[in-house]
Amino acid sequence: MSAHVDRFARDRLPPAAQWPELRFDRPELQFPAQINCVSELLDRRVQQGDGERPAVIGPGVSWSYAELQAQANRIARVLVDDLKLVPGNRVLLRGANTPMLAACWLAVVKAGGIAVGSMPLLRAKELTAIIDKAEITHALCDARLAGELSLAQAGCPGLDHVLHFLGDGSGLEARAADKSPQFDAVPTAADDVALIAFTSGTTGVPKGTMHFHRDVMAACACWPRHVLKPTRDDRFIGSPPLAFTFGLGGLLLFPMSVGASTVLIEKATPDTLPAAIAAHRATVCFTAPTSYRAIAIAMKAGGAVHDLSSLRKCVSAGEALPAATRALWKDATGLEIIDGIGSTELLHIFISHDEAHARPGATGTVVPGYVACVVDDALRPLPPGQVGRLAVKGPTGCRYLADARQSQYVQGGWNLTGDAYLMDADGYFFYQARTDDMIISGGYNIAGPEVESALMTHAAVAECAVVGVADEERGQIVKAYVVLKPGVTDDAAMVKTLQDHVKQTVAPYKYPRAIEFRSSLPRTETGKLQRFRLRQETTR
Ligand code: 3UK
Repeated sequence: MSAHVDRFARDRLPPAAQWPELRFDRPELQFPAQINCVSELLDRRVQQGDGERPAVIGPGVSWSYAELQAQANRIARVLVDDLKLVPGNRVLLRGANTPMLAACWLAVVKAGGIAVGSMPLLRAKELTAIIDKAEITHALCDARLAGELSLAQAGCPGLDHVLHFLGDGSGLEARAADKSPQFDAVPTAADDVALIAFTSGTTGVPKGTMHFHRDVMAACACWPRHVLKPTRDDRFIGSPPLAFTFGLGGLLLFPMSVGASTVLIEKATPDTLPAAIAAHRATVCFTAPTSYRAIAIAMKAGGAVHDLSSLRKCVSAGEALPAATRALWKDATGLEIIDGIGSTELLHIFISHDEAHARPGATGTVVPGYVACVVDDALRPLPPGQVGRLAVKGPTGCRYLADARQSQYVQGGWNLTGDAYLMDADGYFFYQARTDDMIISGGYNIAGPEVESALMTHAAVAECAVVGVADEERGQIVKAYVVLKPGVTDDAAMVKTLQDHVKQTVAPYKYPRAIEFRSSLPRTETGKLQRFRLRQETTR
């Protein structure tokens, strides 16, 4: 049944005993044995008469579904006819979020290839690790990011074919222009791998997560359908890179799954995103909690004012959403943020809430199609109100590419995300910390993010990070790294003010005994706080 001539990915799936249990117990999760997710998301749109509707918008570009299909088909022809791609080959995709990058993703997957995204900021060393691990043979690369890839290429003998796009016009676009706009999707099996998404988490050696054509359809059938509920008239926009599955789903797959349009912008920072939302009259926004916070703070400070009145739905993921950030955003825009926890391993969001069911401090309830519980170290479910490890099952799940860490993420059929959570009696899940970020001080368990949330309710705080640092007397003490808002004085009086503020907001024993002021905090490519870096600094 598999259409993969190159069996690399299939041969490197984890052994059956280490797979998570997969559940397809809803009508929308019944998939045929043969399915190509790009025929479903793209070709079907055009067949159903949506060909003239806008699909992808970018700098100087606006493609209808029919134009996007023609472009993807031409690129698929270049891959197959010129670059000798066979189904199952891995293709590295490298670029800022642009319509061309989106067309390349669709072309690779339609041709039965396996799309391997890479974050634009990766250096040659990190690219080499991914290319080696996934034995990548082909690359389609934004010409503006060619430098690091060509450095990597020297150490990657298997990478035979590299084509550039968005350069001087002699690369991929020129070749594609000569090709026929017709290309029949390769009839892949539902369980042929469509993409490998790499994640380094917040530490360590990158892991490749393998997702099937069926998984892409399952992700579209769960969270967007039941929680986001977009319409074909929505216009999506946001910051996460397409190489991050948060961005791939939110800014490409989900809009396509309902025939909506998506605005791809290259540098969506808190400084540029509001103007782009206003210019494109975007209705659905995806970004990280820190970005919502920074935009809301800037709006309150009365800087350049952008008209965000087109926005209908704002989605936050990647990190816990502090209650203070939810309140700031609501105050600035009138909109209730939709929080959701997802992971690269599970492809997208599995616990979330819609606008009507937001509860400050809670991530939400389990998304239809998934089951989730909080378990102890022996994987026994804990009663509501107790803190334990988050365990999840559903139609998607973790399958690392040849990686011993499979047996850490998947245990007893459950995906263990590495997060400490509490579930209340109503089934709402409350994020506590990464399991390795829990601070134990004087015998108390303290979740760093809870102290961060408390600090963020103080008007002087722009950003903060809380970690445990070694202490002779207490084992660990709580230490806060704080970025103050412009114009606030970082003196001992401010330390005392913030400490008192925390003591009045949460149980006093949780207050940060040490506070250090910084101008910025260490973050990953995807905007996650790297608490481990701060911990390393203090133990050096
Ligand atoms: C953390 C959250 C609290 C959590 C992701 C949406 O973040 C994504 O994937 P990653 O593999 O990281 C997964 C880990 O990030 N996290 C994410 N969202 C939340 N913590 N509240 C949240 N709302 O530690 C999780 O285990 O980078 C998010 C969709 C797709 C994704 N890949």
